[in-house]
Amino acid sequence: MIYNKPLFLNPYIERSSTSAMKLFPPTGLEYVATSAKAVIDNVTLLDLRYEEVLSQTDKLLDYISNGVDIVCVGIGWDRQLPEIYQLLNQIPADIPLIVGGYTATERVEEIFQTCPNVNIVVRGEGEDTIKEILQGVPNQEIMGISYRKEGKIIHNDHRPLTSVNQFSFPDRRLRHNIYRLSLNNINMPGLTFDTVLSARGCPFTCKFCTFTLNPLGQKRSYSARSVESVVDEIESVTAEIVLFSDENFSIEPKRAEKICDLIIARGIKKRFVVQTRIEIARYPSLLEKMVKAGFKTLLIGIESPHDRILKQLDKGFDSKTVVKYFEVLKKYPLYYHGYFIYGNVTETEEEMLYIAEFAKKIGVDSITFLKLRIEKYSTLKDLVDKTPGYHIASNGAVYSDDISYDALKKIGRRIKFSFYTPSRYFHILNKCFKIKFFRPKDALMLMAAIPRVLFAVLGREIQKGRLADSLKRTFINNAS
Ligand code: B12
Ligand code: SF4
Repeated sequence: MIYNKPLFLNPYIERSSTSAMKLFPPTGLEYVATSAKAVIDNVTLLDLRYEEVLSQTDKLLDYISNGVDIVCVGIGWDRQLPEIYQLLNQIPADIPLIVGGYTATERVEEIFQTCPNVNIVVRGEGEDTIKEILQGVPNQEIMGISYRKEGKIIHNDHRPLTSVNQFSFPDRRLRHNIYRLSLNNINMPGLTFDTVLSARGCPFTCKFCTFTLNPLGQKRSYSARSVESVVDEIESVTAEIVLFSDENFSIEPKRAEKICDLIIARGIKKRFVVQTRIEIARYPSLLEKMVKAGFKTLLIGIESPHDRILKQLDKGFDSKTVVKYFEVLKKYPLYYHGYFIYGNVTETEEEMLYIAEFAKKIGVDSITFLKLRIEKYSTLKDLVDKTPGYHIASNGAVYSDDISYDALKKIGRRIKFSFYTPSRYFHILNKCFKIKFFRPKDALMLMAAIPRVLFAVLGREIQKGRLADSLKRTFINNAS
């Protein structure tokens, strides 16, 4: 072995600790670090979002200079890139520097150009590649990497995607911190959080979705881990709340049932959250077992109340089916969060605003609604390009000559205030206690956090000069 002390680094720093940005462990980096542990004992994993001292660049550089012999950095999101590049440029040039992750794969050339110290970019899934790098396999023989050689950048062939059963699940002993829900910087001691990736890929082909494409534009064929390994991982997790970060938990309903059976048989007591499609309503025995096994929340992509938009997005169901399936789902003590997309091609303002009404009608407990975005490799790009008057902003958002980007933002606020009324917040809290997502012991913490959250929200609205507008909308909507 040519390396003895590798450092795996999540380089993102979240000073304004909003819960979402600090909540999730860096799953991809943890997979790679765990894989490295199979060939080297002394692996260190640092998540800078939680490192008070080492998130200071000088302290981190001192730490690296004191014995770390290879630095492996995960760049999964295109946030904070200038800061991350700056950090990479300060890492001593005599220490090999490897980067990987979704955004690193998308931006290989940019990274080599901007960061002269980077030796290798690992493209795509990195579990096998990292082992070969650490074992000193010559660069020209390692599939899936780009590297420097005599002033040039060499791109080796892509590494073929393999079954996820070959990878070990993230070893939580590598962590230095606990991930937990927090409300406006108040940690919720009981609400520790973790994610489990039981499968990668999704066989559906919704046109707006690039989640199942790897950053090389290839579709990740669905690959599921064995039931035993998934439940072994869940048993190794200390967190009370566990999110299955799979694209769709119920792709194989029988397998999902077996996961529930094993959770019940082993007496595991956790609160689970999953992403799934509405078709899960077709499997009552799965839903019953999920409830028994501790599943509390389903995150469901509904996308639109309008059939022509659902067709345009190739979602694979219509609005009647959504209504019908929610009639079934509502019978189970589960919390339902629906995702919607607005600002679709040819969608009118009235159609967009109807999202809030539709969501109330079908009975979802909460919603997220996002403007249509065209990501790299999105198959919707052609439609936007071909439709006169439609444009794609630099952040990928779609807007039109008739409904500008700012107008879309305003529509978003109207959807928000139409759905999220004070009684909705009460309903959400009530439902969380009713289905035992929150337990009585969580009530005190929540009571302490809620006034701070309200003040923060009010403060933000006042700062943006929108308070009057917000109140007006809230009361008008409540009255109607
Ligand atoms: C789950 C998920 C989330 C979760 C985070 C879960 C987590 N545990 O981190 C949540 C909901 C919080 C989230 C939020 C966001 N996400 Co997200 N997310 C995903 C999703 C669906 C899966 C990520 C994942 O866990 N994959 C599984 C792991 C195993 O794969 P991986 O991360 O790619 O890691 C592998 C390789 O990349 C490589 N690798 C990774 N790190 C390293 C490091 C080294 C050294 C090496 C060698 C290799 C290596 O090996 C890993 C193992 O095979 C991806 C889509 C996708 N299919 O990847 C989008 C995705 C990563 N997210 C995306 C976006 C845009 C966001 C948000 C900015 C959305 C928003 N507007 O708020 C936020 C940002 C959050 C943040 N932390 O900064 C984009 C990123 C696009 C981009 N280029 O920036 C993606 C690609 C989706 C998309 N196509 O739009 N996300
Ligand atoms: S939106 Fe969901 S169901 Fe559709 S392709 Fe993406 S992950 Fe699969």
